[in-house]
Amino acid sequence: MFVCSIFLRSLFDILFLCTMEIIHASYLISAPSVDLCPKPDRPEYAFIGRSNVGKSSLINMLCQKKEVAKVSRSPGKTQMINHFEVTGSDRKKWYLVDLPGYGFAKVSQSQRKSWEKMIEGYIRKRENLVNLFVLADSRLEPQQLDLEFVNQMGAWQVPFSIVFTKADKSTQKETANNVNRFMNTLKETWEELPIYFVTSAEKHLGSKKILSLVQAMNEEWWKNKV
Ligand SMILES: Nc1nc2c(ncn2[C@@H]2O[C@H](COP(=O)(O)OP(=O)(O)OP(=O)(O)O)[C@@H](O)[C@H]2O)c(=O)[nH]1
Ligand SMILES: [Mg+2]
Repeated sequence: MFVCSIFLRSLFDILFLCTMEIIHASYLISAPSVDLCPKPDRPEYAFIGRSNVGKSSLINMLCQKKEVAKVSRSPGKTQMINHFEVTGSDRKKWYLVDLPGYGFAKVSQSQRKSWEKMIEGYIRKRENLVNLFVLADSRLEPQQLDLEFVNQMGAWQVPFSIVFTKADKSTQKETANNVNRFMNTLKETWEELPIYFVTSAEKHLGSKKILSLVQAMNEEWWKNKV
């Protein structure tokens, strides 16, 4: 059975006291492996999920910019570890990372293997990675690939939270139903459930809560750094 980090839980309790916004965000670099990522001198947050789930759109929503991260017309295009430099309204700098999507049907076995190697290397070795946001499409019933990925994070003991995307595309009831089914399925493998967010890049929903978590975690990171 996996447990969600206590640190994350206690942060969640103070979450809604924070009000950080992103005042600057710009693309920095795309790296093919963790060794070529920028110096790990500030806290970092990465976004991952199935291809086309809405990672880039979510990043643009958080940054309040239309084109920070490229929203793809052809899924499966982002194949690198994409770093963005971000400054919050609290003047703290951090990195935001757009990771290539998994589960894209049209990739070869060898492409899939190289994706797995790159992602595992990044997630397990990136020392300043504070939290991974795992995205799942709120319109769909729990997807095996997403559940497996989340359980893999448990096995690797990586701090993460779940972000349900595209909530504008269904009724609140349908969204809640899918979210509850997803979380209930996780109860089979998790003693304490991970934190989750319901979002819509279209309707600008969920951004404040995610940024509040980032702000609280940033403060913890800098405290522990000294
Ligand atoms: N209605 C709606 N559409 C969305 C939302 N988020 C993303 N989309 C659409 O879904 C498609 C994929 O969005 P992306 O943000 O490019 O998805 P991605 O996960 O970055 O895709 P890859 O980089 O290819 O893995 C685009 O057509 C977006 O406009 C949302 O919250 N609501
Ligand atoms: Mg993308």
